[in-house]
Amino acid sequence: MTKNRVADLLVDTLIAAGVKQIFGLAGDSLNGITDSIRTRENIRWMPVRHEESAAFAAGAEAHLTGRLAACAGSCGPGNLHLINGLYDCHRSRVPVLAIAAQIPSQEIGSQYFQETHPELIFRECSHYCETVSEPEQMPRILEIAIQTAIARRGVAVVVLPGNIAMRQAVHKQPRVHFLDGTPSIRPGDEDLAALAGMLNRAGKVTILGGAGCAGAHEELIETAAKLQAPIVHALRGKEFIEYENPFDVGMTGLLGFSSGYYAMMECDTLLMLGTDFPYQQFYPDKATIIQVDIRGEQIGRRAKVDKGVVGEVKTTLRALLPKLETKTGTAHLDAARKHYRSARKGLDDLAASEPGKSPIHPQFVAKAIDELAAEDAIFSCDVGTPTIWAARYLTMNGKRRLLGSFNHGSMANALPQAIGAQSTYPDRQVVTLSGDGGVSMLLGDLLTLRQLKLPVKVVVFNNHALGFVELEMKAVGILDFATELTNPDFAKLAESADILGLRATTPEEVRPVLTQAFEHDGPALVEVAVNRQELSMPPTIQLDQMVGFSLYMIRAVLNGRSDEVVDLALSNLFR
Ligand SMILES: Cc1cc2nc3c(=O)[nH]c(=O)nc-3n(C[C@H](O)[C@H](O)[C@H](O)COP(=O)(O)OP(=O)(O)OC[C@H]3O[C@@H](n4cnc5c(N)ncnc54)[C@H](O)[C@@H]3O)c2cc1C
Ligand SMILES: Cc1ncc(C[n+]2csc(CCOP(=O)(O)OP(=O)(O)O)c2C)c(N)n1
Repeated sequence: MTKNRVADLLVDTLIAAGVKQIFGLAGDSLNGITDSIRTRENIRWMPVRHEESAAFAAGAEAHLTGRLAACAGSCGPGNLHLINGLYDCHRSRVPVLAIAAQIPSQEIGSQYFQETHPELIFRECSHYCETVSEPEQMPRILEIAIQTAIARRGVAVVVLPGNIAMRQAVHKQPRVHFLDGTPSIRPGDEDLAALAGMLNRAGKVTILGGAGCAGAHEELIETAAKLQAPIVHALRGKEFIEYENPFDVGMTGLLGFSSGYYAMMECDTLLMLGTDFPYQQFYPDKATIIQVDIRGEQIGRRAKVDKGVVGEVKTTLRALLPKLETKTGTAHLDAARKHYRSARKGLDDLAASEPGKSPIHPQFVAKAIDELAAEDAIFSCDVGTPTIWAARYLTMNGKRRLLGSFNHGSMANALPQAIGAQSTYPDRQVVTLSGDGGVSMLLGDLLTLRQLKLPVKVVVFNNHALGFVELEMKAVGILDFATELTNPDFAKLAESADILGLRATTPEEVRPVLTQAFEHDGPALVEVAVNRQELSMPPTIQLDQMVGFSLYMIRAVLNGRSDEVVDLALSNLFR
């Protein structure tokens, strides 16, 4: 007999919205939903060991596909565990639906066992968060949640008491045709003409591109060619901008390339395309700034903007291109490109190995991963120094993808994001760049790789420390403290979970173990003993002058050697 409970209608609605898997961890308030999924063929329950992983995994799926993804947690502590991952999804603007199961509806308000108020808890990390308290509300509330997650790109939460999920549904089927695709949005003709006028009159133009350039590669390159403009990218734009791009001069920001920094500081007009690059110190003070963003509220958020327009990057540039005159002067572009080549070379030199030398330079490991990984590999990098290595040494080619917790900046993201990526693309190679702190924070989900038969390759950069924090401590002139990690043998630990576990302690071992792991038909963990403090602070910064300033306040680029420091704090911050 076909059941027709609220939970069944919920699952029908998710299927109608194209959801193919729900990441989560079972619990009695979720029983109706898991029981309904049990009997279906076109949607899967994806069990994880920690609900935070479920949210990260769903976020990775949504980022990679651009489509709605889902996660679920049981009442109280179960859905509370989703929260950090959901913050990440929301801040990355990926469409994720979270089902937060709730205690029995008749108990709400009585301080009942496991009682929390998800509609308050998830308010800040969602566009929509509502409770279904009557069967009549299903599927309408869920449909509104789904439309909101897709249309506004972010998290929507449906709170569903376990007893309501088990009740007889009132409505029989989903009603709404869910949004697919987005409308083409471009500025009006007057704005476009003004934009073209400003760019045509400008001398030295630099483009700062971000994640909003996804799908606009051709237009971006054409625009740069007409403007003779170097293209700098923000980290989330890396995967969409860097490849097949003769105008690429690297990333800006503390972890970026000095060439990216200079190209922005030395232009007289900065054209921001689909970026919310957050660090104000890295924007030029004197240049005219033009910003194109699909969200009006983003305009001028990070820097003083002289002309802001609302539009998609692709459509806006398509409309703008015929109005742009081709510039002939190439001095600005040439200088930026020359600087980029030397900055790139400097970083590549740091990725060289010293035979027999242990511990290993982490740059060497990252470069080896880059060279050995598949053409269409999906990478995820932990927050911490793995983000630096990914930003600097992973080469994007239009097919590869890069996941991180770039906006929210949460540790432990790489493994659960890899779970989401591999579940969505079982045939692609998925590789993590994990910190030893990061991987141990959600270590339980290493077991998920075996349980879900996900052949993820986890590369652990083992420096026995919260290395990035040590760098920050150095920056503010205090001694390293509370950052030491007493680690297990990660490779053995993996083996005990029936995951291929490998170790490299000298540079010579790195490529062979990576190759073995990449060729292995199943999950693998490669632990590499890497140098603890690989980056040093710029020498011209006096530590006593730095007290009270976090790393992000420093107006400089950590180029890895400290031999190049740009436009330093000494002249700007500490006047
Ligand atoms: C440890 C650590 C260090 C970091 N250091 C750096 C660093 O040195 N340099 C750096 O760059 N980043 C760094 N980051 C990442 C940084 O915090 C931001 O996440 C990143 O700079 C934002 O990139 P973005 O502007 O491309 O993406 P987002 O912040 O996601 O901004 C994208 C913008 O594009 C808009 N948009 C989306 N789609 C479209 C469209 N189709 N058309 C038009 N607009 C659109 C959005 O509304 C949004 O405003 C670091 C992160 C970590 C964790
Ligand atoms: C959940 C969370 N806790 C704490 C931090 C602060 N933090 C940022 S990076 C970092 C250290 C990461 O250490 P590890 O994963 O070992 O990588 P490493 O930097 O050593 O390579 C910490 C503690 C954070 N970003 N997120």
